[in-house]
Amino acid sequence: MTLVDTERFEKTYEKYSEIGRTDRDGLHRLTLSETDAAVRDLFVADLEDLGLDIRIDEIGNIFGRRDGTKPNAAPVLIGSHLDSQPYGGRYDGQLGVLAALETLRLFEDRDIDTSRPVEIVNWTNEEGSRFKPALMGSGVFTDKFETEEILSNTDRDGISVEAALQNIGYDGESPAKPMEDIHAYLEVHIEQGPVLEQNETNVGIVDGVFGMSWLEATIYGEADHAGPSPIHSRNDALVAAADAVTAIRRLSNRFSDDVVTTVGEFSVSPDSINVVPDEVTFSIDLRSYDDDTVARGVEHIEKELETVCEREGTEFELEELWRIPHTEFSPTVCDIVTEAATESDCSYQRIIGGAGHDANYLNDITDAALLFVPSVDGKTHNEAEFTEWEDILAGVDVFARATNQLADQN
Ligand code: HGY
Ligand code: MN
Ligand code: MN
Repeated sequence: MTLVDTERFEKTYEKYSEIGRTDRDGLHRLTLSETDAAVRDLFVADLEDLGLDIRIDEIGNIFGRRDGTKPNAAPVLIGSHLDSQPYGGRYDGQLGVLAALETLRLFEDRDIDTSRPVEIVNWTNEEGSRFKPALMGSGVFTDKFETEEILSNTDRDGISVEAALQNIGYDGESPAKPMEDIHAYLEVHIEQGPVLEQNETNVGIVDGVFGMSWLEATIYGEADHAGPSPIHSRNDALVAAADAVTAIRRLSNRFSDDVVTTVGEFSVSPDSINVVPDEVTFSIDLRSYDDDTVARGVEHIEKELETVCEREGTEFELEELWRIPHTEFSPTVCDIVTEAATESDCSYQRIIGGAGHDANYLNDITDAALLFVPSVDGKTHNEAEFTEWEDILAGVDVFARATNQLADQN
């Protein structure tokens, strides 16, 4: 029998999904935008309704604390992120925050008094789309990024994180740092891959997630007239970039079969129909569960850029924007999630994930674990992202039971 108030959870889910909803039922809710501000306001109001002690830190992370019978005990932290990709789905991140909210609500309904405090969190800018890097709020909180540096990061319009936080009124007072030890961190998230659905499993208990490198390559050529300039004397930055993108895509043939490479951003200058491009900048996202493979992949990408630029007579610069090693989550917390899954009478399996999550960074400062629910067709970062309601409710129930167990640990 589920602990979840399924009607309330469904209503809450619809209410949150209205904020930034796209006409194809996805979410357009970029971090620190007006829609992010609106969903943050709703979240804070819901935390106030629960009588939680609310804290907003200088990076805009929002915390709500429910006291335990041992108020000074190290808390259990639960949550995820409310920001989305430009045209993302309604489950990526939002599911984890609303599962944590429902957990605290059902604790209230059922007079569940945990010995440890339980803190809910919405992390700022998990996606890394508007501002880089990803996992920004949890990264500052766990000392991976320096606060001042992050606050000065700007988006494509030159707006800084600091100005965007001030603009929506979430430039909090408290330092974006733990105020105490944290007993454990737990997050539930959609799998964003095809495995659970293929295995017809409700819940994935995540052993670990891929490491990754984010790079930015800029190729410099010579602007020239599209007509009179002879083809073989051109230094066409776009032709070199196109060759590089194809070579980067083929990286997975050279390295371990879990390597994935993506070129998601691409800009051409002067971007005029009858001018040979003289400057092209593009992003590279390289991932693997093996950190050494990521390191060798970065070196190999540099070599590929050298080759294509030699051929085309262009120059290049390659900058690494972000590197995060793979994560292996806490076996003890994974065991507690397994126990909760058994109690909850759902199907479950261990799994490795390919996406980054705030849990990656929390895992460096406390015992962290992550649980997945299936993604239909593995689709995500796409408005068609979907998870069956039955799987969502199974995941939230397991999440709530595991949170309760963690919060009652000595
Ligand atoms: O990039 C990721 O894996 C996550 O969506 N931020
Ligand atoms: Mn996410
Ligand atoms: Mn995402």
